[in-house]
Amino acid sequence: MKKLFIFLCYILAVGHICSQDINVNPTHWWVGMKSPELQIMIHGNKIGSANSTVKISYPGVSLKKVNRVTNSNYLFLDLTISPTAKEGKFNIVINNPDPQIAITIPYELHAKSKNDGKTRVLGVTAADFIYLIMPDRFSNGDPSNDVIQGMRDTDHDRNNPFDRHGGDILGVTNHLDYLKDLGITTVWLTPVVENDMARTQEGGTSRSTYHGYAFTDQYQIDRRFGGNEAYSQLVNTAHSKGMKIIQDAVYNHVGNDHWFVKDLPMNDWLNQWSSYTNTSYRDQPLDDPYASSIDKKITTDGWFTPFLPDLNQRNPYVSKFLIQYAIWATEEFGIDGWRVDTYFYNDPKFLNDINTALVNEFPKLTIFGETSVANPTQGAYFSDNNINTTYKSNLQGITDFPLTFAMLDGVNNVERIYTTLSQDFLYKNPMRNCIFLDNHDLDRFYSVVGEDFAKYKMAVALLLTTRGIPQIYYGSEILMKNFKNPSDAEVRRDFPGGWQTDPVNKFEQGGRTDLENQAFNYVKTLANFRKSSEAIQKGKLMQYVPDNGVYVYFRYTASETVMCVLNSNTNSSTINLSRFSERIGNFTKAKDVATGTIFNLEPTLTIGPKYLLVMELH
Ligand SMILES: [Ca+2]
Ligand SMILES: [Ca+2]
Repeated sequence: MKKLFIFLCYILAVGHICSQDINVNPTHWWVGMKSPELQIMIHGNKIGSANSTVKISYPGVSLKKVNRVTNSNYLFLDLTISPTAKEGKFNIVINNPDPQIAITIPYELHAKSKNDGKTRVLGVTAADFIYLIMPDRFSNGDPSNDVIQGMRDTDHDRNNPFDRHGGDILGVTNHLDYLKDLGITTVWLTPVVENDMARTQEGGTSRSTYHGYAFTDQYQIDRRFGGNEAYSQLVNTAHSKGMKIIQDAVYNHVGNDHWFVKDLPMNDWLNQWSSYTNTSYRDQPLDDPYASSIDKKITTDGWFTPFLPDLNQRNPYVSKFLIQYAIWATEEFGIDGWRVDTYFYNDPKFLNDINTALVNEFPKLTIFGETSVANPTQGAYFSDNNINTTYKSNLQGITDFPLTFAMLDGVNNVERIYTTLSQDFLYKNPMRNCIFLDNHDLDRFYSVVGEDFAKYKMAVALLLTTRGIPQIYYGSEILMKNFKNPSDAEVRRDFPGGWQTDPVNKFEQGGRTDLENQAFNYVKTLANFRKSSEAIQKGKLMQYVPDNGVYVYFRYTASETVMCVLNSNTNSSTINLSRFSERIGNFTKAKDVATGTIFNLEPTLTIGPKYLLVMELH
C-alpha cells in the first residue's frame, strides 16, 4: 500500500505534531488531460468529520465540492483542473479543531506525456502478436523480492503449485529479446497490481493469489513483482525495442484484504447481499430476451468467489475511482492496451463509460474484454456489434473464445472454423478480437490436440493467419502441456530455465529437445512472416466452403495475397484450383512460407495429411 506518512503541520501553527496514515487516490495526476475533472479520494482517521474544512490554493486548480460519505474516515474532493494549470505541487490543507485530524497533504500534478500515441500508448492491432505471461511462473529476475516481510503472505515454495514461485517483472524484461526473436511484438502480463492478500482456502487447499486477480491497492505494482519501478522499466524497455505491453484490468472485484474493503466508504461500495451470493458465471441472463431480473442481478452483482468482493459500479464514487485508476495507469506507465478481466460481470453502463473515458484520453489505446462465451452471438453482444439490441456495447473487441474452440476442433474437423467465422457479420470489426488457442484458464492446446505435433502446427498456422489479434500463451512455443487436472496450476507451470537453479534452460536452443526446437522454429517462422505481410496484418479474409475435410481461405490486400489450405484428413488431399480463381487470378507461383520453397501453381494442388499450407502468391 502506498501510504503517505505525514508528520507536520501543527508544529508551527499550534505546536503539535500530528501524524496520520493516509491513503490518497489517485496518488498524483496530470495537467493537459482532456477531461478537466479529478476526484481525489482521501482515507484517514476521522478526516471526513463534519467539522473538517478543506483548502486548496493553486493557480488553475479549483476545489468544486467536498463530498462527505457515510464513513467519516473518507473525503472525496471534486477538483477542476483548467487547461492553463501548470505542472507542480500544491497542498491539500485539511483543517480541524482536533490536531489529530488536521493535516496537510502534498499533491503533485505532472505534465501529460507528449509521446502518447507516438512512442507509448500505441494500441495493439492485428499486425501484432501477443505473448501472454503469468509473471510468477515465467522467470525470476530478482530473487531478493521473492518474499517481502510485512506482507500478509510470505510463503514461497516452487514445489507447491499454489504458492508464489518468485517470478517477476524483471524476469520478463530480461527475456524481451528472446520474445522478439520468436516474432512476438506485444506482451500481456496477468495482473501485476498488488495482491497483499492473506492465504485463501479453495478446493480444500491453502492458496496464495500468485495469479494477481485480487487487488489490494490499485496504485501499487506488487513489490514481489518488482514494484512500480520495475513495471515502468519493463514498459520503457519494451517500447525501446519496438514492442508493446498490454495490462490486465480487473474492474469487477478486488481482494477482501483491499484497504477500502477493510474500511468501506459506504455500504453500497460493494454489491451486498443478505446472504453470500455467488455469480452464476452465466452470460446469457444479460443478452437473453427472456431473462429474469434476479438472474441478471446474480450474473453482475453475485461475487466471483467469497474472497473477491464485487464492486458496485452503479455507485458514482466507485465508477469514478475505477475510471480514474485506468486512466492513471495508462498515463503513468504508457501501456498500449488493456485486457479487461471478467468483462460481462461488470455493470454494463459502467463498461461503456470507462471505455469511452479511456479512448477519449488515449485515442490509440486498445481494449479487449474477457468474454468466456460459447457463441459468436454472445461475443458480439458484449462488443461493438451490428445487432439491434437494447444495450449497445462499445467494447473494441473480445477474447474470442468461440473461435478458440472452433480452431481446436478445426484441426480434426474444419467445418466449425468455417461456420464460426461465417458469423462475423455480427461484429463491427472482428479484426479487433484477440484470438488464441489457450490461456491461463484453459487446458494447454498441445495436450488438447493429443500431443500430435502435426495438429500443433496446424493450430499455430491457423492462429497466425486467420483474422484477429493472435495471442500465444507462454511456453506453447516449447510444447508446454497439461490439462487443468487436478487444478489450473497445472497449466501455469514454471517456464524451464526461468530460475537460475533450473537444470535445463529452454530459453536457449541447446536446452530444448529437437521437437521443441521444431515447435519454436515453426512459431518463429510464421510470426516473422506475419511481421512483413500486409495481407495478414491488414488484409481481408475470404473463405470457401470446406470440401472433403479441406478448408481454403485467403488473406488479401490490393497488392498481396496469401492462400491457406488446411487439410484435416489423415491422408493427402488434392484440390482443383480453378474453384479459387476469384482470388488466385493471374498468380502463377506460390511460396510455401514455412519452407521458403517456390513452386508453379498447377491446375491441381496436393496437400499432405494434417497440414496447413500457407502460401504467398506471386
Ligand atoms: Ca523474484
Ligand atoms: Ca460484478
